Amino acid sequence: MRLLVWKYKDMYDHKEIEGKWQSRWRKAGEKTVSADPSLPKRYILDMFPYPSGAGLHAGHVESYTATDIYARYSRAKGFNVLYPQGFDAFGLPAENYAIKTGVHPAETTNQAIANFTRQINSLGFSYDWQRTVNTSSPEYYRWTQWIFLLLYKNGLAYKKKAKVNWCSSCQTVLANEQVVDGVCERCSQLVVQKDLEQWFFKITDFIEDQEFSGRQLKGLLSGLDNIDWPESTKAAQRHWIGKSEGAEIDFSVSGQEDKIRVFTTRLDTIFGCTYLVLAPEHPLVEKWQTNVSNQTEVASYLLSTRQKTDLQRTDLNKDKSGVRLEGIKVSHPFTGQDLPVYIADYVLSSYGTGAVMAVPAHDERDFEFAKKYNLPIKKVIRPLKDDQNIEDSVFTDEGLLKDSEIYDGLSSSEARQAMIDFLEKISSGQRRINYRLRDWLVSRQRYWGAPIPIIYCPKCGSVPVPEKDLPVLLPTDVDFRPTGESPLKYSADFQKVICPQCGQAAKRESDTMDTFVCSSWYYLRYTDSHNDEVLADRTKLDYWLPVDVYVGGAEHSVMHLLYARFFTKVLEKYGHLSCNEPFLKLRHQGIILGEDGNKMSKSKGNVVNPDNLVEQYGADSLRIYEMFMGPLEDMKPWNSQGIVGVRRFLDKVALLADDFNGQDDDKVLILLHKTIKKVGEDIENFRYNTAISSLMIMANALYSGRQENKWPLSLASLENFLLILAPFAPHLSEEVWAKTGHENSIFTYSWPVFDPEMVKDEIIKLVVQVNGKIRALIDVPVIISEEEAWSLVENLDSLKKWLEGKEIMRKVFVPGRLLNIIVK
Ligand code: ANZ
Ligand code: ZN
Repeated sequence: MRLLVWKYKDMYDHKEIEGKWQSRWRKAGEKTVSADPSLPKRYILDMFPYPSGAGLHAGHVESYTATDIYARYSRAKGFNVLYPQGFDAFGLPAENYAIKTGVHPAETTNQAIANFTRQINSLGFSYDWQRTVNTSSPEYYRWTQWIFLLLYKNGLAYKKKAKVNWCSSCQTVLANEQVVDGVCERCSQLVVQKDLEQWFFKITDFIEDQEFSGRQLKGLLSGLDNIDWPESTKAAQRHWIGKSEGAEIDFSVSGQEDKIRVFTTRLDTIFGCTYLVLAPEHPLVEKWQTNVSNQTEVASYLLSTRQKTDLQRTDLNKDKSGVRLEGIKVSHPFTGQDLPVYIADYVLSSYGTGAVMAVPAHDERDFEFAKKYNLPIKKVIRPLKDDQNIEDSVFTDEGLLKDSEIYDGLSSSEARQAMIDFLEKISSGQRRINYRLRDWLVSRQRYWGAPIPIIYCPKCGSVPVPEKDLPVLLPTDVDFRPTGESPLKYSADFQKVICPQCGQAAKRESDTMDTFVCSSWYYLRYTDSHNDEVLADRTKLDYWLPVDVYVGGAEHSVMHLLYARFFTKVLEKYGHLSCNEPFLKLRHQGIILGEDGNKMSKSKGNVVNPDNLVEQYGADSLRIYEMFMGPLEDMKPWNSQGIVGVRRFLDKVALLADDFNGQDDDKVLILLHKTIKKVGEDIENFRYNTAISSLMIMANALYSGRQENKWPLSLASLENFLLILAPFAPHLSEEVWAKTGHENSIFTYSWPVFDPEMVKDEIIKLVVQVNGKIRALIDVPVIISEEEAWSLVENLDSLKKWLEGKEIMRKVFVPGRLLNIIVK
């Protein structure tokens, strides 16, 4: 009785079959994908990895498996699929390593790329390597520089002196996003502020919609409305952009011409304003420094705030400090009352007007500050509902006005309208929108990045490098050791340049670009990676873009995903692209935790190594295990028993290839058709974990038949099972496919079609209610969805008299039981 003593383990030799099929697939080459406009396309994309020395981690495997399943499925569904992979190769870690060891970053990067490629291939991902990109190669960064020039020529790249976040350990400028709780995201060194000439991209020009040469272009804000992204990611972008509608109001300074202009979103609280606060960098502070009677106190305060970053300054939990400008008084625009003026570093110079009207009763920061310096707190807003106890605390909600003269009793929003109308009339204020988003600081004083293609000529000033001279090559004769200045300054080769305009000796810009610039457009290059005349052929761009599905980590919700959208909009505006949003559908893979529930990290020793798992259990097991751990987007802990269970499932499948001959059993056949339907729908919706559990149920059904020594499926039916398993377990499916007598690869076959008769479910009577009263009963399949049910009910004659002329407020749907329509 061979079957009864059959052991799960070692039913197939994964090393042998995976190696064999990987090399055969490579030989056959990926199906070359052409930009044939008659074919329906799917562009499926992963966020490309930074090739770190540590190699592939469990999270990479998670997102790449998710896209590979989708790509293989889409090909089987008849789509022309673009599925590329590449490397985000510039960046600090390679450079820091070079500083420590003296090994050139290009060398470590190439080694890491080779290792990543080997690992990626060992998992059987079906990437089209023909199209790969490496952002640190001159063929690639030539076009990064070309985009820089496009921005420059259109006034969207500019240089200005700026207070920047400076990490003294990395010796470089950091973007705001790279400063976490006041310290450098990479090395945890305290970040300080420094004034430096820096390059910026004008991303703020693209926040709102704009009209350009007769075209209506969607901005970064409204563009979010029509893309299929996780709501939380859209919310993060909206928050980052931080649109805030308010007003700018003038307070006149007693005995002086000067006015202090403040920005407020809560003009309705103005009768509660008891003092003003200026940012320490406010121009009037410098002007008044000698007018105030407490000069030394002011001077020493100014000195102390210079050390802090914006993030430290605005942190709600940090103690608020400030100092009064003794002798300066302003007058309240409504009451004429004299108010004192303070400087405090919780007010930022870079936001609004750099000055605020402080309303301690209704703003938390002002409240804290007022308590600390014993300033009056005056309540002018009361809650809409009286039951809220607001005695000793700040009340920050909107409400009804009190103690505000003629505005008493108005709601907050009514009061804002009436007040701004009045102030506009007397020219003391105006409506105003502010944004939190700043222009993007893109220059870095580092070596391992794309050089900025600008030449400084003593006579002509800043001159862009002519396009024909691109790329500006990164020199190799440099000393990496950080000095606070760009290493490129000290390269003799690099600095030898003549002005393209007048031919005199000139100097090159020695800063390089933020690596986020390189990764803002790589998805365009994949459509035509080897083109050396243009960034990518226009017909190819038009065919493949936008990306249909993009998968990557939620940690990229703001920076990368916002910058990429910005680049797409710039290229569209200037006629290089026909789409306005780069990524139609976005999904995040969840973080995989260590077996102990902590974040995987070397120091905790809870990291899993994909190489070992592939070696021990096979690539198919690792792929399926990671997809079976839970919903793709969920955070989930590793469980080393889990992969063993998955391997057992695959061993059962391996058995299918043995002395095969069978006949369809009705029950098993129905299950098969339901599985085909379910797996297809689940893949479309990235519900891989439930797809896998139905595949497992199916395998069990086959296996129990087998134990009774009969085959419950015909070969034709078994083929269908293998076809739907193949995107998940490509190697094993291909092996069994071959063993059951097929000559061509399983990946040249179409996705099976289920028989609708076979998947029909039980019919039930759905109760249809209007405002909770039963008005109809209809026969429907038990699995009907709310939309399907509504489409049946909508035009039902017997419901007409209950629905006609009524407004439908909402619907309550209990699957398989009732639909209740709430009308008014
Ligand atoms: C008075 C007031 C009363 C305010 C109240 C709020 C609540 P958002 O929504 O982020 O735009 N503010 C203005 N400029 C500032 C600056 N440069 N630094 C720090 N704070 C600043 O925030 C706008 C509000 O933040 C403004 O409305 C102002 O305080 C403050 F009950 O004015 B408000
Ligand atoms: Zn010149």
